[in-house]
Amino acid sequence: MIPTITAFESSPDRGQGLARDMRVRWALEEAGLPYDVRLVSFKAMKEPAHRARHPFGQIPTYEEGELVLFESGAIVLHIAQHHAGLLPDDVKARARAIAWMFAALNTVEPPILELQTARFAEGDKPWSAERLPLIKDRIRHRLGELSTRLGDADWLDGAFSAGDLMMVHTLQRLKPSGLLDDYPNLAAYVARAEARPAYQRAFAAQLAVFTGRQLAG
Ligand code: GTB
Repeated sequence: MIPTITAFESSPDRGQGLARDMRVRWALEEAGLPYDVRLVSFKAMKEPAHRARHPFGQIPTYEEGELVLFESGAIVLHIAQHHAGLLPDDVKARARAIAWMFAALNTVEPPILELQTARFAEGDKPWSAERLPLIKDRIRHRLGELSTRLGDADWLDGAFSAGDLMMVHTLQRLKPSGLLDDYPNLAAYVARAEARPAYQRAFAAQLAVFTGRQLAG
């Protein structure tokens, strides 16, 4: 059964692959699975038909027969648990890879999201200029810890896993800030992941949505 995912009809990142459907596309490509995409507008995301799939009116979602999932982490974990290529077979190594997925979402991503909010939603507030350096310090703290753990390894725990997929997609959001450049091993880690054929296919597919719209427009 070919799953259907949802993605932005018109992504605010203009095809840079930063929206979270990219994680799901990438996981599906790593697993070698075909998928369909339903593009949704910002208006449609808040309507009952989409809210039935996603209680918070967001993308991505994942439909596979009667199974409907939301939350990119849950979707990637579902794909990884049912198909080879994203989680090790060894039970302990598998648990560690899943821990890295949670670390990406619960420990590394929150300050990165705070930076986005501070810049784009709170940039005009009088306290914004004071808050930004604090958030950047929190991000640097996490990046330093992650950089130390990664060291000169290619991936976080042995072979590439869904943990690396989630971590890399989380770190990519920092690129415009330049913060990643202070950690050469993390920048190389992201570049290594981006060179994977599955990543390239996923990136091209989401970019085609943007360029397709441009051509049509
Ligand atoms: N925790 C959820 C998950 O991991 O799936 C978060 C889902 C989420 O934030 N979805 C966003 C969304 O639907 C798109 S990915 N937003 C619309 C809304 O809430 O109304 C977040 C995102 C958006 C834009 C960029 N960008 O332009 O660079 C990057 C990431």
